Amino acid sequence: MKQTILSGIQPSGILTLGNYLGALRNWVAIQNDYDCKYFIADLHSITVTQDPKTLHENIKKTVMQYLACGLDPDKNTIFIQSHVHEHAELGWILNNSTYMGEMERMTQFKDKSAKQKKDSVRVGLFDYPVLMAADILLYDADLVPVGEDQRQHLEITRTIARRFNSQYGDIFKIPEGYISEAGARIMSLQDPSKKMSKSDSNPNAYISLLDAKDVIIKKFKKAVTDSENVVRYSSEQPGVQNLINIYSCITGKTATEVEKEFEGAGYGTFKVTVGEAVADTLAMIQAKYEELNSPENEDFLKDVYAKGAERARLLATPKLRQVYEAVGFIV
Ligand code: ATP
Ligand code: LTN
Repeated sequence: MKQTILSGIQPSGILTLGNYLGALRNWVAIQNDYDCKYFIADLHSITVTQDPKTLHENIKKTVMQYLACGLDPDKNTIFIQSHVHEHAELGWILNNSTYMGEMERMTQFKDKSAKQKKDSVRVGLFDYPVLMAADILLYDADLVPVGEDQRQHLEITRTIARRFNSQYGDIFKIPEGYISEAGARIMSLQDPSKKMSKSDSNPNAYISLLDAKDVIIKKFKKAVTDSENVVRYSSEQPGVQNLINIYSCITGKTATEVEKEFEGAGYGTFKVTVGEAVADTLAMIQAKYEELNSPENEDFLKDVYAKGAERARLLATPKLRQVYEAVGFIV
């Protein structure tokens, strides 16, 4: 029997090159080898302010981007998180196997809450990792492919699962992370100490999967580097290092090969070459996206996520029932 893989992305904007290289591209590569479940984490996305109309559109666009990147709806279970109410219900149960101090130590919470006014940080943002644990544990996932930024959330999922199991019996499988080295951490083009993120307030910080070629090249030209003017893979040149990483991921060349390729060339040439390579890769995704993004395809898309939710419920419903019984509820 194939192992189960599960992962999700928040529909908090158009997906970025970081989401693609750190997550989606890897999902596509493994879709034949595992039983894969990929969802749109809409419940997670409202932990920061969303405009309802934009969110609604972004959920549909995220489904289309999943497909445009190469996920096959016949091979994978593709669904929208809120369509399977068991996620929220298990999240509530697991809140009671999680401690405040553990949530206070989550770096994503610290980072995201620091960007907001102190008295308007939502309880949902604090509780985000518990809902994520519920997502994973509902399906007895063996492996969870995510970028490096989610490592801490996976660790706490394992802790919560073990704690629940030791109190109530052997209910949950303990999942493993699946973080591939390449692309695991693509940094912001404007501040290479921060990860590239689709909700960044500065659009020059990220490459969106739907950016036009000229926009992509412009953003790479504006990318923050340094005054060395030498293409070297070194932590002392984090901006350049990030661009080398991106170029390596796209072309399959090693960092040393990239250094050689641009020996003697200035940052100008280097940035434009990286931009062009990225634009060429994204052009294929964009062409597929345009094809999907037409009124005739609405029913097909609905069918994809409705069937996905139906398949997801086949596992989620009995699992939640098992949990309810274990904690003593009358079912
Ligand atoms: P937001 O800006 O709303 O927080 P995000 O762009 O950071 O969103 P998520 O929806 O939180 O993205 O993450 C989706 C997936 O993409 C996760 O597996 C995450 O690890 C991965 N990912 C996100 N950003 C990057 C990045 N910069 N580099 C590599 N992987 C990333
Ligand atoms: N927190 C994740 C998105 C997410 C997720 C999940 C990923 C929500 N639930 C379950 C894997 C498994 C993020 O990438 N920011």
